[in-house]
Amino acid sequence: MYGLISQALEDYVRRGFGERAWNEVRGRAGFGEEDLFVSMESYPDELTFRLVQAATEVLHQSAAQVLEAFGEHWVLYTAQEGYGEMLSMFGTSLQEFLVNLDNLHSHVALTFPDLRPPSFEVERIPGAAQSLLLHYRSERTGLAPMVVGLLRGLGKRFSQEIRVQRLERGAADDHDVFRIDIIETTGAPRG
Ligand code: 1MF
Repeated sequence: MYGLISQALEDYVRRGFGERAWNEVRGRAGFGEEDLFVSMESYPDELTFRLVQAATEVLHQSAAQVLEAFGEHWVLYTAQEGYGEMLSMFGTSLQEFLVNLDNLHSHVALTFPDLRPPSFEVERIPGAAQSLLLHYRSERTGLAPMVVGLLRGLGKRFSQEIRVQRLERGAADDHDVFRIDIIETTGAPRG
């Protein structure tokens, strides 16, 4: 994954838990103080997962907890780190943004060809205008909890109160599905 992901994880741990917690995570993951991730460079996924694993140990949280909180942080972080304008181009509401998310990844991949983006498909639920099903397909396994956090982060970004459920996965299912209920929209959407 691009180094931007590891930088966002570092930012999440530092801001939420302090410099010492981050140093502990970095050390446990086997990185020295001189090792740094370059945002525009692509690294083996294994390095990123090592950081997540170390964070679970240092923060005494499950992988699902770390990934969910990190997913929420990612939305804030990328908006602050120079991608706010790009994010704004792809929607001013949660629904619109999710419909456009594959386009956003295609856009990023034009410049960063090593991107291995997941794919998101929005399915409307007949008779439930404020609800939708989100189909998530990825080359990577285990990141569904991060998607829950990403959705919560988007809810905050667009000032939409949402409920997110990851649906039970049947034996025949090859991907994860999330049900999103939009409870209310407060204030003016950002963008
Ligand atoms: O393969 C990758 O390196 C990769 C990196 C980030 C693939 C996807 C993503 C983004 N994605 C992370 C979870 C991946 C889960 C999975 O693989 O199953 C989050 C997608 C997302 C979902 C909901 C809301 C917002 C989301 O992301 C918005 C986004 C997506 C990509 C970027 C920024 C915001 C991005 C921008 C530049 C990149 C890489 C990703 O590369 C850089 C970085 C710095 C300088 C130059 C290029």
